[in-house]
Amino acid sequence: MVRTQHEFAGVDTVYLAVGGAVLAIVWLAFAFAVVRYRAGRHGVARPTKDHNLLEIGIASVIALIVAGLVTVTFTANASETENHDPIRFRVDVLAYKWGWQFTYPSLPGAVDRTTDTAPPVLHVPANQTVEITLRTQDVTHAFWVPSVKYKQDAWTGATRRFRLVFPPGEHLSGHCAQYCGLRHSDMVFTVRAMGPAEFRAWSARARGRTP
Ligand SMILES: [Cu+2]
Repeated sequence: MVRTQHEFAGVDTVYLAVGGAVLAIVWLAFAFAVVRYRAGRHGVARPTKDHNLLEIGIASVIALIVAGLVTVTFTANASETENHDPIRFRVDVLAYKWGWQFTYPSLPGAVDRTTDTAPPVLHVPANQTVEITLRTQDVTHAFWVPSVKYKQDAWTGATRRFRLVFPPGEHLSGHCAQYCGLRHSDMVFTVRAMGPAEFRAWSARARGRTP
């Protein structure tokens, strides 16, 4: 079962290690230059010389690191986009200025929607593959749930489908991750990922319910 939060945790680790190494090299080189070439130690500055082989070597190492990062990133991305795990639950997500609407094809009439007073709750079964169909009613928005390390744009006229597994939790926070106008920051929601018994009870109550 593909779990995006695990797939992309590996990507985080690789990027952090590379970023940490680059930071250390830059600071050490800076400290070396400050101490070694401080004022008063040498008389007159000498012109620098080309070191073609050394520079080609450095460029090659950087190219190799970039190739590694691209491979790691695209591999994680591919496992998530080519996810063929059987779908246990479906959600239709509609983004609009400035809110969200969640409907559930297997529960006709059940609607969770942004209201004047509260953000909506996206109800899903925990630890099950959920297929999300994402559309926008107006401008570009983006569906983002940081705790599952997943973000997807909703482009005008396009429908996006993807599969996510949500860990059980009271409040997984969700956001619009694409600046979309005045009340962009109000486009928040909560994901409620429920265990089997709770999910059955919610499904029974949810049929025909509107907010
Ligand atoms: Cu938005």
